[in-house]
Amino acid sequence: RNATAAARPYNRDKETEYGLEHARRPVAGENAPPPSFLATAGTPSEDNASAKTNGPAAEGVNAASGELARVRADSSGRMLTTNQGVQLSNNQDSLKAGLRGPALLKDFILREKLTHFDHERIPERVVHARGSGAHGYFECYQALTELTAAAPFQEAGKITPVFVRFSTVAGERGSKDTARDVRGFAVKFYTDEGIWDLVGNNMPVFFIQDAMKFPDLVHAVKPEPHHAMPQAASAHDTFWDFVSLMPESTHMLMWQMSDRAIPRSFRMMQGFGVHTFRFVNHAGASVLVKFHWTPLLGTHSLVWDEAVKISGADPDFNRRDLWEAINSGNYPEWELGVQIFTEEQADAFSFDVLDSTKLVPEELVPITPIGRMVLDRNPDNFFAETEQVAFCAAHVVPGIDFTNDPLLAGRIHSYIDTQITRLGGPNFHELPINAPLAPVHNNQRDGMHRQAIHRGGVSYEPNSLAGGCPFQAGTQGFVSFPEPQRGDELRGKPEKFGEHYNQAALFFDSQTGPERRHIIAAFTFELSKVTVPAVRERVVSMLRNASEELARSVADGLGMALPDPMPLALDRPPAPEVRKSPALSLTARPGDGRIVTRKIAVLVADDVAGATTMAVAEALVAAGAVVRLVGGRIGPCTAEDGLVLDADATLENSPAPLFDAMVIPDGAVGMEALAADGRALEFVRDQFRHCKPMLALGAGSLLLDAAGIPHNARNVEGLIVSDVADVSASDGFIQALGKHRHFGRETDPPAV
Ligand code: HDE
Repeated sequence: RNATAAARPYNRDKETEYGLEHARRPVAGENAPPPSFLATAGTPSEDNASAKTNGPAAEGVNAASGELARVRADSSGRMLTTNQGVQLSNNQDSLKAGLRGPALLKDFILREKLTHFDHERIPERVVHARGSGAHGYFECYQALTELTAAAPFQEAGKITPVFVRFSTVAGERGSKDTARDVRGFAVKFYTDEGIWDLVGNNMPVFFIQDAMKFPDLVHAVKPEPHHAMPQAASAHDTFWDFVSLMPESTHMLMWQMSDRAIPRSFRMMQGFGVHTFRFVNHAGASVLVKFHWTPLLGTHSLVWDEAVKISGADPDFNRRDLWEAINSGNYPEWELGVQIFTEEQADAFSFDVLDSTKLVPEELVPITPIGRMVLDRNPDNFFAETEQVAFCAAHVVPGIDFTNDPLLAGRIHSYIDTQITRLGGPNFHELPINAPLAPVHNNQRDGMHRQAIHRGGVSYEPNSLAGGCPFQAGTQGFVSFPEPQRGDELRGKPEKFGEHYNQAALFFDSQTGPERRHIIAAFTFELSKVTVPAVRERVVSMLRNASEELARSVADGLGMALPDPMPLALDRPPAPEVRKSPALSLTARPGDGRIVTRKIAVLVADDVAGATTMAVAEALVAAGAVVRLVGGRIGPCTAEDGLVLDADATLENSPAPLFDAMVIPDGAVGMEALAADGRALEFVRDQFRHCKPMLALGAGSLLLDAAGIPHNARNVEGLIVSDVADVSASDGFIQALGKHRHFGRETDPPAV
């Protein structure tokens, strides 16, 4: 075929410019499809034991993988064609009547190309538009057959493929990653009994109790409709107006104003199913369940000033982090845990488990780990996978069922409904990323973009003409849990839904000092952007019911008098069982102290110390960190000992907020040059202000002096100033880095 194409007169006028000889040829194998995940070394499978279960996955119980291979398109070594497979001779020029003449209507090649381009965009998600996805697998620790019939939990070591999408909520598709916002944490399990979507968030509660209020909530937080501002931000009038009139949102506001709303990485945040769900076992018995994902790396967040600066320096900060970690083989991992309780236990709680503004404190019901999820493959194509994936809160499999949570009820409707607009019809389940691995057989037919070619003349049931097929599975299939119902039809809420503040207080009071300070600062910042004083007052009056300390500090920060507390909905609110829950602090899950994938800047310039700088850099790399040499410009610097240090980032293209920590090398002459560069001073100040570990070797302390950073006391937390400018200094630095941030040196306002 190649020979024939080359011989063809593809463009007589521009032969030398565009001839095949001169075109860029794809390198063979450049786009080779990645191996199927079961074949990946280290992934537990039937022939490969997992450290978590001390054995190989059980034979024959693992959902198949690699199904996407059949639709992967790879153009390596291929000719350009139209969508009809006709090869193109010229992809540069439209067909014209004479070189200066009009383009011709019959140029079907140009028309097809433009038409397709004109329709490339699809509507973005109405919420959670901005997101990043990855493939991976779930591994079950032990059989949970007594609790649930759900396929992923039937055998120790059983593997179920997953696709996960993390997202922000309010911003549009191209908005920044580091907005102060809830993060979506949606997991699609391709189980061998169909798709199960656990569509959760990185916070365990929600703003509202009833689906009826969801469109109002979203309209309030999205950019205001008259001028479409602000983008990806809740700090504006309409959001705070709405929530100040919805005291049930107080608990969620605590979470949203906490550091959880600015995670350092998707890999370092928890996930929650939020609603109370049911596990149902093979005998039909049910228990109530709450789902928790806990990251192996621990929970870590940004600080606000840093998040604001990152949104300029790298709006794709979280997306890039996820991509790079997976690409480098540092597969992120979460443990799945469950809180299991009975209806009788739930009835005795001071709160209603059907109320999504409430969590079940771990002191009441502990979390039991049941498996782990590893994300080990980046998507091949963002649009085909991450954009077209359709999660749905209604996608459950036998063994999992709903409760009467009125928020969940709305979700069971909304997710399928929204895909019909977003993905253009009712057959979105046939898109490769959405298609179950379990076979699909029913009598649903036709509709836009149908892929399946259904055979035979029968598309109804019961039938005799097709031998009754496809037939009902009976009790093998999904049997809804027969929850008894009683009551009049009415619009309203149960009594315990009227208590709005106990858990808001629980959350605030369970935070460490720095976390509480950050919450106060976040409320103060957001409300300072609210232009209507009455709205600010209403919010603070609401906060008084949760925490006097919080309300008073926010009022102070806004220069306003402390308003009266908002009247309570219940005369005699139930007393909470738990008033402190250390598990609610981000510090409760610090990770294992390793520094794998942490990003570290090593400042370089001409005449800094060469050998010691590189020795420290190499020690950090050996500990798993990602080190970049950051200079005034990219390219080589000559160190004082003649060593060439090749800067691969600049103070301008990679400013301080993009790094977890920094190293300032030894070398007095080099330091003088850096101290004269305002960008280097700003770099050092930002690292200090954001409470990140810093290591200054020998004369490196000169740069600290120039930046006005106090260090003589030698006890500034997380700031290591080492007279001995050698690699031994890296040990203390690695330890400091394992702790992530050093809020002991944080002051309000910032000293630097
Ligand atoms: Fe969603 N939500 N939601 N939501 N949600 C959507 O579905 C909705 C809620 C969540 O990465 C939409 O496909 C209603 C709670 C995530 O693709 C939409 C209600 C929780 C994602 C929708 C809620 C979530 C969505 C928009 C209240 C945490 C992104 C596009 C009744 C448990 C999934 C889409 C992804 C997306 C509706 C409340 C999580 C419109 C009506 C509570 C993670 O269908």
